[in-house]
Amino acid sequence: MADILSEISENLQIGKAKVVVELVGRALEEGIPPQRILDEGLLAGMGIIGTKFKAGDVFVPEVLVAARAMNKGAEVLKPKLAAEGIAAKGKAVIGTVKGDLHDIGKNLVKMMMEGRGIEIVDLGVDVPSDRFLASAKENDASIICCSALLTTTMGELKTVVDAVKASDISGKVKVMVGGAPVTQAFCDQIGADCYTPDAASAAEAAVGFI
Ligand code: B1M
Repeated sequence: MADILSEISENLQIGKAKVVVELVGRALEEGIPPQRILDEGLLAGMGIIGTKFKAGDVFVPEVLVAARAMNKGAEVLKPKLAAEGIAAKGKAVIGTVKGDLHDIGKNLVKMMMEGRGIEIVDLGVDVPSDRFLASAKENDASIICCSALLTTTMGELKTVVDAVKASDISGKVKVMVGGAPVTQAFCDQIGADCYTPDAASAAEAAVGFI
């Protein structure tokens, strides 16, 4: 079992998206729990790439192909990752904040929330606060989910919170925040409604709100 998970991690690191997709499928057939495939295969590989990126051992192009393989592999897991429990009915808009192009965590949050029955409007990456707001109004969403991966874009989370507070949907829409540099203390400081450290707990919290 450990072998196939290592193979997934290794192929992800060299950006072999097709092989990653095949291996994830095979791992599922072998009965490996999807959460384990995600954590010990895909996210483990992405973690190694992150460490190498920081050390200057790999560069943006390598990270990009690894990220593509990560997203493709996660797509295969999507139907299996649906958490157990009662499906919620409700709508959320999701995006990565302005100036930020990281989408893997955001995609995982989306996947987990869809697995819990929440309808998601995905605004993609580099999303300015007014688009979050306009989309929430247009779609009558009850949650705005914002992801930020850079210390330089974390401030955009506050811009979204402030924009919602100053709008006519204040009090009707919850703002959820997350991403590697975000903390509960930061969430409290900017007045967001909820911070969760991972995608599964984000889905759980969203169900609670809805
Ligand atoms: Co970038 N990058 N990157 N990068 N990148 C980081 C974030 C970095 C920590 C790497 C490093 O130096 N160690 C660093 C940030 C440092 C800092 O801010 N202090 C960094 C940098 C510097 C940069 C550039 C500036 C590099 C450059 O160009 N010189 C540049 C910025 C581009 C931009 O956004 N404007 C850049 C570019 C890129 C790529 C495009 C090459 C690529 C992104 C591709 C893509 O996403 N499609 C990339 C990647 C992949 C990374 C690393 C390696 C991996 C990030 C990731 O996907 N992790 C990252 C290093 C690292 O994190 N170790 C790094 C896996 C993902 C599942 O985790 O997104 O944290 P994460 O999501 C988690 C939780 O945070 C949570 O759920 C997920 C787990 O279940 N979560 C939420 C996320 N969103 C949530 C929302 C919620 C709740 C939970 O509620 C709404």
